[in-house]
Amino acid sequence: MVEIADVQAILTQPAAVRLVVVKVSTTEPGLFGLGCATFTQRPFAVRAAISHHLAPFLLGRDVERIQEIWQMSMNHGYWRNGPVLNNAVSGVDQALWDIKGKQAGMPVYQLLGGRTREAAALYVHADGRDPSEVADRAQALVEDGYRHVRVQMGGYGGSQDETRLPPTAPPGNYYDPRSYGRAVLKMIDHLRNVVEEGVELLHDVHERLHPIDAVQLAKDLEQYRLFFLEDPFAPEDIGWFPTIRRQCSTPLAMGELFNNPNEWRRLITDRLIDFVRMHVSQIGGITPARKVASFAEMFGIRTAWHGPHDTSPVGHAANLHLNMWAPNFGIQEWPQPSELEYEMFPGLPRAGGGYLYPNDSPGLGIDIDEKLAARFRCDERVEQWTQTRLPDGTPARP
Ligand code: GCO
Ligand code: MG
Repeated sequence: MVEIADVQAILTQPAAVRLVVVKVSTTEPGLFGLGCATFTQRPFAVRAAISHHLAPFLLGRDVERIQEIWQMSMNHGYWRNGPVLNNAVSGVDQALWDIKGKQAGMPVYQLLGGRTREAAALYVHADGRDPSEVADRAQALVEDGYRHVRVQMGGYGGSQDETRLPPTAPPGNYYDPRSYGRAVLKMIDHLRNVVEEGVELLHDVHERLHPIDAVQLAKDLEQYRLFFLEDPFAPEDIGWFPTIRRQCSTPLAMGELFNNPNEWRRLITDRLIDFVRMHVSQIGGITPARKVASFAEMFGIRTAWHGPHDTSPVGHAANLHLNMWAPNFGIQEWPQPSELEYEMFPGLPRAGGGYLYPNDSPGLGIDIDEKLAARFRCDERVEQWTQTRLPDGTPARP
């Protein structure tokens, strides 16, 4: 029996974003696995959960028992289904799938059921200060071969310029939902008229609208046939989905903020969304993600796993293995990693012509240069962008 011999959290920050990767070493010399546990706003809490609570509990366990270890790891703290522990469990879970693939001499997607496609279609991000700048960025991505582009104007919630604040407004990341809603409509109208028809446009509301305004925006955007409109509501407002669904056919994507089945179950069974967008490490790794994919498939819903800069390259590799297998793969978000990330994570898949290709090495097919990773320590910043406020200073969901 090959046992877990060590569980280490590796924190690194090769670009602006803090990443957490878990390395599970085994009693078989040279056999180890990697998993993504990236919760970029709380990396040190994830590391503590791993080193103080998961590692002591896991040492000596049989690496082949992925499902049993996942189940026990989720229950072991009694209170469960939160972002910190879920990410910690994901790091171990993905590493165990990596190990199983290495033992079998197969890529993880083979263990899931084999290829269903040659490559995973990608979407990438275009942003700008005004509609023409967004369009220029989008066109440049189209020239690079991408056929799916997420368009934002001033990040999430629109630019802050015209937000009028009271003189005593405290520091924060201000946005005005109503002016954002008006501006995004104009931006999409411009993009649809400028970008060639075959290019799919996506937009992320990022929970920045009052629910009824999100309903109105989805209706107003129906004429532009978006590929999907993401996070029209906050997880706390998922009760609004029947309202939006009854009124328009704009495809909807939701899930990056979800932690547990109670959040996504009804959205799937009642066909209230079109794409599941979970952050795979946020729900606990490959073990739950493949179940969500199969569950969603039964209701005609596709996958679009969360994949921004704060998914580690190991997490992107795990996403790709799920994408190569899942019959109901929809699209994959792709942050266009830096050359430093390719150097730090040998085997990180490469994109070409708007697609991401697996390298077919056993396991997840990715490694980490730990010496290089150690040179890029995670900073201890106090996150600014999530200190969002409405114009009158009211704290708002980021
Ligand atoms: C996306 C997401 C991200 C999140 C980020 C939070 O669709 O890619 O909305 O950009 O804002 O992952 O840390
Ligand atoms: Mg999003």
